[in-house]
Amino acid sequence: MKKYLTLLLIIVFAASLLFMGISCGNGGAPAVEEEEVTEVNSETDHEVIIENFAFNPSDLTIKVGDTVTWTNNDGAAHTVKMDTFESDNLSKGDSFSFTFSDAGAFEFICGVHPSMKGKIIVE
Ligand SMILES: [Cu+2]
Repeated sequence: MKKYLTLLLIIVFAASLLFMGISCGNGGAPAVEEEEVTEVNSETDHEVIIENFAFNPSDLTIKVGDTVTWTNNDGAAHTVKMDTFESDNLSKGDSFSFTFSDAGAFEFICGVHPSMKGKIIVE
């Protein structure tokens, strides 16, 4: 009799484990939402905010291989224009990134408002 009870207990236990397994598998527990992690390495990634018709910071010293991201916070559209490239029109909230693979001093302006100026020094 005791043996029978033990066996029954084991069966019930196994059944409940199975049930829990199934309910989890069916998404019973909300999946941990993976946050979209934009890896920003402050050593190699640099931000320039475009605001009030100005680049901030306007002058930046970085290292070869570093990336600069310009983000427009103005209602007006701006671009980032250098000798070798120009970004698309950046509307409010838009960003443009460029990785500098050569050392040097790179002046940039806004193609729409050429009085907006900045300079990236790549060491
Ligand atoms: Cu502009």
